[in-house]
This record gives sequence, C-alpha cells and structure tokens, in this order.
Amino acid sequence: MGQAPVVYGQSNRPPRGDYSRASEDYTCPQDYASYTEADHDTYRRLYERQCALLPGLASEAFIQALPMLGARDRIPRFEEVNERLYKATGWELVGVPGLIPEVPFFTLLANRKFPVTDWIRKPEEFEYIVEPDIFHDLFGHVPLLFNPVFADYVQRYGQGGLKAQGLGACEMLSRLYWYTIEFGLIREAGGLRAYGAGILSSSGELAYSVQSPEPQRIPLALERTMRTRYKIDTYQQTYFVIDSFEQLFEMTAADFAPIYERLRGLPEFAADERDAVAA
Ligand code: HBI
Ligand code: FE
Repeated sequence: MGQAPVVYGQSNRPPRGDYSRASEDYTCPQDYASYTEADHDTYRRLYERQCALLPGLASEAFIQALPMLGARDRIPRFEEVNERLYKATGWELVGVPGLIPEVPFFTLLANRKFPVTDWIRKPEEFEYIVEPDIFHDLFGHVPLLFNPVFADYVQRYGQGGLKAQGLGACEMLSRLYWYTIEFGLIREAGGLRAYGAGILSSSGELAYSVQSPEPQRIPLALERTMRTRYKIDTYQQTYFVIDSFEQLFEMTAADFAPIYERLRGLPEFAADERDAVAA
C-alpha cells in the first residue's frame, strides 16, 4: 500500500492528496465520511456558480449530460454516479489521491476507468487552485464521459498513451490531451462552445476561451497541436477547435508512430505563438 506522490509540472508544492492510501494502480476508495460540511458546501457553491455560467458558452452535449452527476448540493458518491455511467458508456469513476504518473493514468483510461481526485479545495481556494481537485474532475471531466463518442475517444487516448510511452512520445501526446480533453473548443449549431474540462470547471476561463479576442483559436490538427507547448497556471493563449467529437475519435484511428517520428525533428510552438490560419 502507498505510492510516491506526483505533482503537476515542476512545482515544489507538497501534493495535497494522501498517497499512502493508494494501491498498486494508484487508486483509492472514496472516503465519503471524511468530507466535512464545509467540503460539501464548497462543492455546492462551486457547482451553482459554474452552472449559471454555462448557457451559450459550454458545449450543449456537456450541459445535457451534467445532471447525470446527480447531487448538486453535496459531493456525489462515486458508486452512485457509476451506476448511471456504467450503463451509459461502460465507464466507471475510480478515486485517486491526486495526479498520478502517466503509465497508471493511461492504463486506467485504456480500461474505461476515469481517475477522480478524492479531495476538494479549501474554502479559501474557492476562486482558483492549480492542482485538479474533485470539482475539476467530477464537474469538468465526467459529464462528457456519458457521451458515447467522446467516451470512446478518451479510451483510445489512454491506449495511445501506453503506446506513446514505449516510443518516448508522452510529451507530444500530453499536448493532445491538454488541447482537447482539458482545453478543447467545439463548433456546435449555436456557435463556438467549450468542451475541455479545464475550461468547464473554471469560472473565468469559460467566457474568456469562447469570447475573448486575446487568444488565438485554430483548427485542431494533430501535428500542430502536438508541437504546441502549454502553460498550466494561466489562461490558454491558444485554443484548438473541433467540428465534432466524431472528428476527435476518427483522429485517433491513425497510427501516431510515424507522426511522432516526423515531429521529433521539427521546432515546437510556444503556447502563444501566432498561426497564419485562424479558426
Ligand atoms: N493524473 N489524476 C490525474 N489526472 C490527470 O488528468 C492526469 C494525471 N496524470 C498525468 C496527466 N493527467 C497528463 O499528463 C496526461 O496528459 C498524461
Ligand atoms: Fe483534468
């Protein structure tokens, strides 16, 4: 029992989670009794605030799936969400103490298990927290796992990650994760909308990503996306736009090995490096 903690990027902050509870695959049971009334209240306030911001900014597919999380005034029990989620797309939530190393992460996704951090930010961190907490994972990531096409993309991403590991291409592949599953934009009938969890769980970045003239928005293209660096603690300067989740899924049908080979010798793009083509 017990695993070494993992932190995002080069941060030197001590990790929040209790990794001593993590088993071999880094998962740990959701310790529901450990949540305080303040924790439930933080979740309720985050949920209510974010819900009010969604119309016209969040993907319609996300808005329709959000009620499947169940409780909105308390932290949901993973096993209750799993009853609905497993029926819908064969996915299940598993508790983790926080960020986990890439291979255990990819392995869980490849087996249709989504790692959900089991702790919630403190009330004083209401506005912002760098590390993903339970609100980011549950509210941001889980609703779209009820969408069959998106759910298949995430599993394919996990399978691709295990292959990328063998090819030393994790950094290139993690950029695809960052610019789709975390910070992706989609063109829907109503216009440009956010579907990335990092945007959907952020009170400020949701409107910024869809409406601000500041960032560039360019069509998602495997090679451009995999060459584009990202920052973990500012709003994005570049967003990649898809036309449908089917487009994402079809993209994963390709064998990425030759793409990695081609990209290895090419220069990378900075997170804010401008592109000729605008989306
Ligand atoms: N661990 N719990 C957790 N959640 C993530 O989203 C996550 C992770 N580890 C690594 C990671 N994401 C990214 O580096 C992926 O691109 C691999
Ligand atoms: Fe995330």
